[in-house]
Amino acid sequence: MPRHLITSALPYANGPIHFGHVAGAYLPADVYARYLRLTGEEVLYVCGTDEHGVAITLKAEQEGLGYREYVDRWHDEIKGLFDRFQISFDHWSGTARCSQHAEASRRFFRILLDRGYIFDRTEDQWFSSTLDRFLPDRYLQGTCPACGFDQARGDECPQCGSWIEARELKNPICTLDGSTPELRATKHWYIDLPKLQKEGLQAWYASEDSSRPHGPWKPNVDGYVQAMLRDLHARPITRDLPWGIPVPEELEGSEGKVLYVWFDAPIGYVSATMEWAEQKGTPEAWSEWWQDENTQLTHFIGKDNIAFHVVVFPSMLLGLGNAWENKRFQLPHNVPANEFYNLQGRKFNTTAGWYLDNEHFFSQYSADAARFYLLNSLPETSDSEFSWEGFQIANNALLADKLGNFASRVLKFNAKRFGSLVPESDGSLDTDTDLQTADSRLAAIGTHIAAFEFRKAVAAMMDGCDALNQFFDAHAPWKLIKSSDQVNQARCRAVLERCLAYLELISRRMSPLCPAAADRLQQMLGDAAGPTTWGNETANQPPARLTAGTALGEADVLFKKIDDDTIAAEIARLEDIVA
Ligand code: B3M
Ligand code: ZN
Repeated sequence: MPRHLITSALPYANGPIHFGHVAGAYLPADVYARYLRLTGEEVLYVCGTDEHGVAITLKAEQEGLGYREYVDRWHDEIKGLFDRFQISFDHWSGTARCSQHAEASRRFFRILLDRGYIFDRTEDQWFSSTLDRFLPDRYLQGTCPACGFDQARGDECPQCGSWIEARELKNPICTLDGSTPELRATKHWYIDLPKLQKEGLQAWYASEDSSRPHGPWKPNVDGYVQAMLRDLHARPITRDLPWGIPVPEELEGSEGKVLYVWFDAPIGYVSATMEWAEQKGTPEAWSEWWQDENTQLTHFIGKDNIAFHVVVFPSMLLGLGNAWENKRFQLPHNVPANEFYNLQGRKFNTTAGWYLDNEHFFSQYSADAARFYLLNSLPETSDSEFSWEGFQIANNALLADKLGNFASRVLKFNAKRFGSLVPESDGSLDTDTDLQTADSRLAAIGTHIAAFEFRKAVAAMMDGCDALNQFFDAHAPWKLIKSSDQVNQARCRAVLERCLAYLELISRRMSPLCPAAADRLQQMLGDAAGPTTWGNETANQPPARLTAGTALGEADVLFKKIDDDTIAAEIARLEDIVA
């Protein structure tokens, strides 16, 4: 049985995250992790904040805060939203707070350098004599060498879109203090991606290396990576910044230089695992997760991070060879990247206020409803969005009317007629065709989750509920119970026993999707609730007969409906922002 190492992109500790992020890289990972845990597989799900980089450095300086103080604030804030969504990380860390991170990053660097996959080059770079430092591209503004636009940035031109080599910028000024920088020679280190491509990456990616299997790439991932692999370049992996992981000090010219944030960030997955292992009291255990062929590594990310997770980080891991304690690292087994998730027709924009306020949202609506709707509208193959109307429909017409209603009618009927005890069944309905449909649809939930098809998993759950509601309606137990015929009485008991058994199955199958509601449903099932495991009911295997006389719990509302006025008010709140 493989071990599953699951990661979600490390969010930058420089601003709030929103529902779009959650839909892209966190909720799918959480569902996947919860599902695998239920099936009894070994799972380690790690994440943390990405705490270095120019953007963070710049923002902390702008706000007059120390770098650490600045990232600490966002580290906690970001975790708050994940908690609301019940994202079940096994370990939550951060690249500036994890005590193993800096050393692990430098060890990656040193090994890649020793093995000839990192080289240095001395080139001219803009230097500010007023600030006494080299200026990263983002701190520069000037005239675009391609189109002449005079407000181009040091890395790209917003007018013509061309990618700019900073030293070719005309009439540059430093955005920090408006001064004019000068060109000075300085050394930087580069990762030789073309060499790594030739020496393993290409073969691995194209499944030509049988010692490193991976799953099928999603089409959106494959399209992007194929294009990138046709024209791969060496990339600089050091920067002149006061905040970050210092370049190994034994290297000449390392002074004042730190590792590029995208070099150290993915190593954050490794160092977070090291920290997790150490906190558990088994510091060596991290290696079983990263350096064991039994591990299946899955990175959940948004589409803007594909290059780094499918090309750059695997190249780094490959490039280590077995120089790290004589063991080689596992490469990702899959990277099910999602497209973008918008809000009510526009991109989420927390600065402009175009997002959902977490406090408000979770004071009104449940995490289960939010999870369910996000999963039902996930940007799996193309961009998609959160709309309040869609949220209302998903909550009312799907969750409440199909699932909640089935639970409520079964439990209430059973309470009234059979005193909240499981009735004795004669098994006469065990092969009913509606139930067979439910078997196959409820089994499909797992198949779809395992294939990263979360929308289909949600649809399968709803189809299962449809079939069960249809079964209940077709047999009309409220009529059977009134009949004086013993056959009908027995039939009524058989209907209810099956409905309760399927409710129990649903409570387990919905658990990765809507964990809190699943727990509540289990409480309502009282002693009839089995252990929360995925179970072995397959497409053609119905749930086992419940023991007659087992005491059920109290029926309660699983999902509250949301009325039209509430939704109208939510839309008005958003519209006020753009007005
Ligand atoms: N922090 C970018 C992002 O938040 C970056 C991901 C790092 S994953 C190693 O989208
Ligand atoms: Zn231009």
